[in-house]
Amino acid sequence: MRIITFGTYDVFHVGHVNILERARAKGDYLIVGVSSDALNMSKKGRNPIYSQDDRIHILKSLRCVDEVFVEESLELKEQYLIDHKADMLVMGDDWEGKFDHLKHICDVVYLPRTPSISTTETIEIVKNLP
Ligand code: C2G
Repeated sequence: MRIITFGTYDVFHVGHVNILERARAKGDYLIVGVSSDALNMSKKGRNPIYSQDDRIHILKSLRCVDEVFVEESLELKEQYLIDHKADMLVMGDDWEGKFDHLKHICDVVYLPRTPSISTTETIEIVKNLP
């Protein structure tokens, strides 16, 4: 069973590990599409703190991740699922319902987010340190 998931994974944290481990446990091969710096800029209006190359490097070093590729455009999701022969798309439930239109290609599953941690919140906490 080939599982695919997408994200930026900026300022990598335990919520990221949790979803990647749970995604991997749904099958036996996990493919991760990492948002390019350009896609992140268009999605969030700012550059990630960690560069695309560093984010890829971190993801590739994880035991639960088998393959990493760069997600260049949100519109290409259908093509990415087909190209990578995905059996299941796993996303955090902040994306609940957003990928249901891809259910004709593979299973689409949303997993609960890890509470109380996010990249944005971490950046804010660090910024506001005395
Ligand atoms: N996540 C989580 N718990 C958190 C924070 C994040 O489970 N506390 C999950 C998100 O739900 C997502 C993954 O970790 O499935 C990556 O999160 P982000 O890097 O914030 O991904 P995002 O920028 O939302 O990009 O095409 C979809 C996008 O590329 C997803």
